[in-house]
Amino acid sequence: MLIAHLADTHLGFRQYGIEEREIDIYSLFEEAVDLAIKEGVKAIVISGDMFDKPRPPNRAIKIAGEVLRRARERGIRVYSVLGEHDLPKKYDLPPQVLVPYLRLLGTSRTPDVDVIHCGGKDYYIAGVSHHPPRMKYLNMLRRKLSDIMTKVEGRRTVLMLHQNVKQFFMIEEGLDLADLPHEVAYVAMGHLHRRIARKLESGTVVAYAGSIDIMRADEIESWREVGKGFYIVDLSTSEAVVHTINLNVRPQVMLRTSYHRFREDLKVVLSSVSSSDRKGIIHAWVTVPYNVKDDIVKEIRRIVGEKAYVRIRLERVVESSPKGGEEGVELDALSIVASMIGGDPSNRAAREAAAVILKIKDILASDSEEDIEAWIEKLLQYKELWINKVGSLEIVPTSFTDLTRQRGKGLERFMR
Ligand SMILES: [Mn+2]
Repeated sequence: MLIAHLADTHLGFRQYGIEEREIDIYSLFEEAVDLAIKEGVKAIVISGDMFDKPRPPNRAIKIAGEVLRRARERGIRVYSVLGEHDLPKKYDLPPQVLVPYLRLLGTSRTPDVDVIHCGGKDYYIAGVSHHPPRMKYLNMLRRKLSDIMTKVEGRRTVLMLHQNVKQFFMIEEGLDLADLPHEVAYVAMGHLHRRIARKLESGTVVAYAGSIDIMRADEIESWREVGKGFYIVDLSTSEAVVHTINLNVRPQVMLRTSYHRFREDLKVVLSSVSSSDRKGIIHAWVTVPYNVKDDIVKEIRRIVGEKAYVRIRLERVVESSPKGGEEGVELDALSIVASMIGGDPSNRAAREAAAVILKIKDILASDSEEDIEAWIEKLLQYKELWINKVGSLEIVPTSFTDLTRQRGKGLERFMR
């Protein structure tokens, strides 16, 4: 029996506010499902973050329904678990409930195991939706996993999860490979946007399908190395066999250059990233000496024109005197924050704490959608370092009369 394993499709995500990027993702999703149909899969599993938000654009829900109907018409079952992106707020339902034919697994309202009969055999599709990377939740997840194992026949089971596995991504708390049930044939993971597949000693294959597109600039490197797309998994033998399917994503390139060379570098990159029928995306990071007053942003936009999308980041640097080293001293954010915390920017603990602070800043600025509480928890581990630098909170003096006097002030102004 063949299945298609997709994850992190993030339907509805509109990168950099560009409508074309939202459509890119719909097209890739459609392409993936059509390829899976053509390969003759019996099931499609989508391991979380199927939608980019718990309330995605209506268009995302409509397209998901239309594309998956084609699978349904051929008797292909489609399963999903929730990731941290499509996990609804407490009192709402996830967007998956609006997609007919989709079988959502592993939430408090849905089953965690389903059975597919194929070639005289029973195959099990099991799934647990995302659990936040904190001890309490991870322990709950471990209990659910052992509960699921009493309901399935290991060697013919696919287990869907949307979690971090510590051996693959060390910075975030997560499951250990040892926590995964070593009886199942295939663990269909979502969460890491980089593709990875590993066979454990037991023969169990643990695989992240990765995102279907370059969702963030830091995924460009892994896209170049291992591509983006999904897996077709053959479960007919005792050990799962994984086939990698690549999708044709819009090219992106990270250009790190300097004030002295950016014109030449841009031209080279432009010809590699864009073709006549498709604009690529250039991320231009330019280091610029402090005293340079030119409008570099304008100049970059002029060179690129309509040939590509460009995102620009200027990093101001202090250039060393001719006597000193030839390298400019880069004022990177990490060193600045680290020196504010620990005094010495090379202090390892201070750098780690600084990295966490910058991460939290990215989340607050919506540059990253990770779980802020997990990072705050991590920051608290470095409390001794920064606690003295934080002023104590004073209670804001308020009184009932103050509040009543101020109420309606703004409104009154308009009613006069
Ligand atoms: Mn994701």
